[in-house]
Formats: sequence, C-alpha cells, structure tokens
Amino acid sequence: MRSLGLLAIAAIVGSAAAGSFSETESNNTIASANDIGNFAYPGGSVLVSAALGDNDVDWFGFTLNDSASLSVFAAFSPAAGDGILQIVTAGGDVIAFDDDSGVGFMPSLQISNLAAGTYYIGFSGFGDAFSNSVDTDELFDGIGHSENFDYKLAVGFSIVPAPASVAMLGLGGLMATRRRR
Ligand SMILES: [Ca+2]
Ligand SMILES: [Ca+2]
Ligand SMILES: [Ca+2]
Repeated sequence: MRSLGLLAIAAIVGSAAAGSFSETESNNTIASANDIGNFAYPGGSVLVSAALGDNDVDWFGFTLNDSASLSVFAAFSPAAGDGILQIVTAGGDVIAFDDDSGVGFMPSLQISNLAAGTYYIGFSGFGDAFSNSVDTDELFDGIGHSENFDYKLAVGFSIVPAPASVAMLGLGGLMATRRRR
C-alpha cells in the first residue's frame, strides 16, 4: 500500500505537468481553503509546502475538469509528525480518511475513479478527528491536537479521456460523413 502510493505519484509526476504551491493561512475552514488548481486530461500534480501548528488545520481545494482514473494524496515531513488526511466533497461529505498509510506517521490516500468536480483536502494532526470520521463526517477543525511540524503534500491525478468525449468525437465523424453525401 505504502510503496504503491509512492510509485503512483512518481508515475504521475513523471508523465504530466507538475507544479508547486505554498500554503497561505488562514485556511482553517473549507470556505477559506487554499485553491491548488484545476486538473484536466491527461492529469497533473502539485507539491504543496505547508506547516501545521498547534490546533491548526489546513484545507486545500482542487477541481477536476475531467474524471480522474487515479487520484493520489501523500504527505511527507522531515520531522516525526503525526498527520491525518481527509478528502471531502464540495457538499462537505467525507469520502476518504487516512492516518498512517504513508511514511512514518504521515497519511497517504489513493482514490480510483473520482468524478469531475470540486473537492477539498483536509490536513490536521492526530487527535483532531476520530479515525472513523469517514462514517461520521466529522470535519477536521484543528481542535484536539498539538502537532507542530513542516510538511509537503503531494497531490497527483491520472486522467483518461471521458467516455462522453469519445462519443462526441464519434458523433462528429458520423456527421462529417453525412455532410459529404
Ligand atoms: Ca498550516
Ligand atoms: Ca491552517
Ligand atoms: Ca498519522
């Protein structure tokens, strides 16, 4: 699970445009999330540089213009930090949570077939929300942890052409054929 996540990031970073982003506080709510960009076919990646302070929570928003076949989120820290990660829909529903699947006590997540739309990444310290927060939809609020460390958050998307686009191309070809008659 762990090595698969890192390999997936390496594959995505190696094949598509990569960017970087520096966190801007305050980003402690979904409403004040930092926007880390829009992603379309064939995908892309962004490396976020950020810091988690006492009772801090960091929210980052992104938009998929096309559905992603694989989305990867992984956090790294030079310190012995204990981070936790949530992926949340625009409506505030928690669709993924992880605590320690990454390096050390850092979180890592992979999501297959994420539909086009806007989502939010929440990053906080261990103790903020319960590990069953996918069920309870308890959003990170920074309360309950005393973690304090710098970290990087690697986010990558592998996007294949949407079936609708392929159908449109086929329809366009059919119409062109008819016009030639
Ligand atoms: Ca922060
Ligand atoms: Ca914050
Ligand atoms: Ca953790």
